[in-house]
Amino acid sequence: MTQEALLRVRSWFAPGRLHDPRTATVVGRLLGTAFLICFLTGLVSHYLQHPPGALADRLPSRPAWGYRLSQGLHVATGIAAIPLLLAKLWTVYPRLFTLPVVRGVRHALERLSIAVLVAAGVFELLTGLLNTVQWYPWPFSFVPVHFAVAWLVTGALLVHIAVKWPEIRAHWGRRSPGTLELPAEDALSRRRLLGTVTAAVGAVTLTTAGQSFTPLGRAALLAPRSPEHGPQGLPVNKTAAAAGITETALADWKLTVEGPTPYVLTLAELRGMRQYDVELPIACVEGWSKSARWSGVRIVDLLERAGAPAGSSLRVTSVQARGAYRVMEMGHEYAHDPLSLLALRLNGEVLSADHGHPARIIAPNRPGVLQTKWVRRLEVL
Ligand SMILES: Nc1nc2c(c(=O)[nH]1)N[C@H]1C(S)=C(S)[C@@H](COP(=O)(O)O)O[C@H]1N2
Ligand SMILES: [Mo]
Repeated sequence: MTQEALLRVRSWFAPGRLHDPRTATVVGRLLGTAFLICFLTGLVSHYLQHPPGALADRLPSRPAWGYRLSQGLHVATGIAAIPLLLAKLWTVYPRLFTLPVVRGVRHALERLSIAVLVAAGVFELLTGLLNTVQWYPWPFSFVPVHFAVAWLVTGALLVHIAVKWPEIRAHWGRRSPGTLELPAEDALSRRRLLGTVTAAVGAVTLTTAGQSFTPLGRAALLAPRSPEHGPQGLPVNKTAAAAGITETALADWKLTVEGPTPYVLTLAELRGMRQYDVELPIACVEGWSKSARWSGVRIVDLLERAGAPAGSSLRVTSVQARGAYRVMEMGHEYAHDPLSLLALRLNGEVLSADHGHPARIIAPNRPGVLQTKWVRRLEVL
């Protein structure tokens, strides 16, 4: 290696040169905020999908757009956190290799929390990103593992912030006591680094946010699902073919309603009941969402006809024979919300096979996975 190259490599490891605490603090604030938003919106998503017993009947069905906003933020901040994490790692990496490896108990704990934070943080962003493209190149089940590791990240982040608090405070503001004047050249490169990070965050956000923020739909070049595409103006996650729904399976379709006074309805009879129109989004956990106009029969009307007692909830079963989303439960607030429909039509047309023909659930403030398609049975609980 030439003398010049050697000097250059050494200069990367020198203090200053963007590996200073002020740059680490500036990038860290943004990354910490992104992780916090991801964690909170992740909790919302988790508890809406898997409410612990007592909570199931109390989950609010309003605002109708609540889950759309929360999950849109979850995925957008997760994607924005990727360039932020890269910048943060680049800023601090010389410190990850300092010697001696441990200098005492406090130092050992600090390094351990950083190791957990980096490993778990990378894991969450990577698995989350691959989930948005439905690619699962791992042997474990995504949801429980992504959820458990989120607690690790958050715990390690809190420890990290607590340990670094004096440094964070000292470098928080431009004029904070610890913030050294950088040499002009370094100050310029810091501005360049922060400019590059801002541009990277802006670029990944602009090219993906359109998957849930419809006005940016046409810019969603990197989004796995474009809200612009799909039959009847709405993307499809699981097609009828992929779910094993055949025409013969639907040949003599009827809706069975179990309750104190059970009954069975044909499609013609359902169409003969009073129909309602609602404007509601499908908001997929993977990050895409889109609003549509649905028409069909109110769930409350079907429940009342079955003699459902006040306070009852509902179990919904699909024609689909296998798969995690073939059976779904609907808490009291959802089942009794006048916006919750057994939908028969979408954007003015009869539901297409891929959108759940003959009948599907559409309800406000709910993860897309719970908007069951190809419904065949409702049970009052
Ligand atoms: N029976 C059944 N219903 C289902 C699914 C499924 O796999 N099976 N997928 C769900 C998911 S993940 C989403 S996001 C929505 C998508 O609805 P769409 O295809 O009509 O847009 O349907 C939901 N309903
Ligand atoms: Mo979904």
